[in-house]
Amino acid sequence: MTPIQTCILKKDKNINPIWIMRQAGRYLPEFRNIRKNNKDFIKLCLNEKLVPEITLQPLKRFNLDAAIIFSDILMIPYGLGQSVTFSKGLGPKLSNIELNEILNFNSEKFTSALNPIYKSLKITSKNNLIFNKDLIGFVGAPWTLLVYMINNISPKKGLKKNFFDKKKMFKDLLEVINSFSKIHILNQIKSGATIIQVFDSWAGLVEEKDLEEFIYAPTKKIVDYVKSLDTPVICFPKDIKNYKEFTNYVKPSVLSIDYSIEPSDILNDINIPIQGGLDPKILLKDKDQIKKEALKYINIFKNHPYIFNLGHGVLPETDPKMVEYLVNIVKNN
Ligand code: 1CP
Repeated sequence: MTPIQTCILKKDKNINPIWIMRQAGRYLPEFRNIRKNNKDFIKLCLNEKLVPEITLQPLKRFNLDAAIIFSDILMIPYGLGQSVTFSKGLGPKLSNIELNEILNFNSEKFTSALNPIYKSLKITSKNNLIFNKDLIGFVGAPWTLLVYMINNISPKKGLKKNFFDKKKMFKDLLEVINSFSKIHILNQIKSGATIIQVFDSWAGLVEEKDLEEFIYAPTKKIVDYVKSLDTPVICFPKDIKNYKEFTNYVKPSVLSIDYSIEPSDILNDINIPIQGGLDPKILLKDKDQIKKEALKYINIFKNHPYIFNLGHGVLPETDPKMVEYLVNIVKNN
């Protein structure tokens, strides 16, 4: 059994496996090299030669316990026929959706548009570098996908004025996203993904009274589905205020925490394995501070099954040497 599976399934407290959100990405010069010749990001995510290579880049450098397939949560809207482009400064831009078209979208057409991702997973899972390690597949949580699909741009750049006026269509859209996410999850698992992570990067936008409808219930459907396929599922409900309530309702295999929460505050509230937490900005500081903060997480979770990770993606300005330093600290403590 891999270190992460042992940590999750056996609730082993004595090992701290590690992987890092966005571990394949812009902080690595070898990724930037590929990216500079591949300006179309969606096309890059569909490149069966380059995706396995990029996915494995961080494993060549660091002693990590998992690879995460190089892809994007916005591949689902793309697979549903929405155009998705990325530009410097603005980030992702999606075309307007026609709900009626999406409600009747053909699942074979969806799978065939995303087929290169599944081929890349198959190729990656056969590589020696992944031996005794996990290959993580992922989806955006239904809410976070809905946000991008309706808002067209990142909420970082602002929410549309009438965003919450469209609540009537949220319900239908969440249903469509749910059924296509399941297809994408099944295809990833069939192609070699051994764990699924659900990214709910914009869970923090939802008011408390709407949490059950927009976050808990739709995420639970996804979690139940992944569990029914005998695969562990990690949930990352970023900026959610009440992790205890989320965990008790949704019951993922692992809860991935962000850096806004003091880890000692939730230790006794969460009875499942925990992942992550360390502020990615710590990796921009000196080695002493990195060590101090990493040991803080390791010590707090010394009697709890814990997968080391950050509280959000590694920042593009991070020095890869500091990532190496962090991985070695986790492996030696
Ligand atoms: O070179 C570039 O400019 C592309 C930057 C980039 C990268 C490296 C994007 C565009 N996506 C990715 C890869 C990616 N995205 C991975 C790869 C696997 C890994 O190494 O972790 C994963 C898991 C994602 C997931 C993702 N995409 C999320 C959820 C996680 C999170 O960071 O909150 C979100 C919200 C996206 C949308 C997206 N795609 C890309 C960007 C820059 C964004 C964020 C847009 C925003 O600011 O709202």
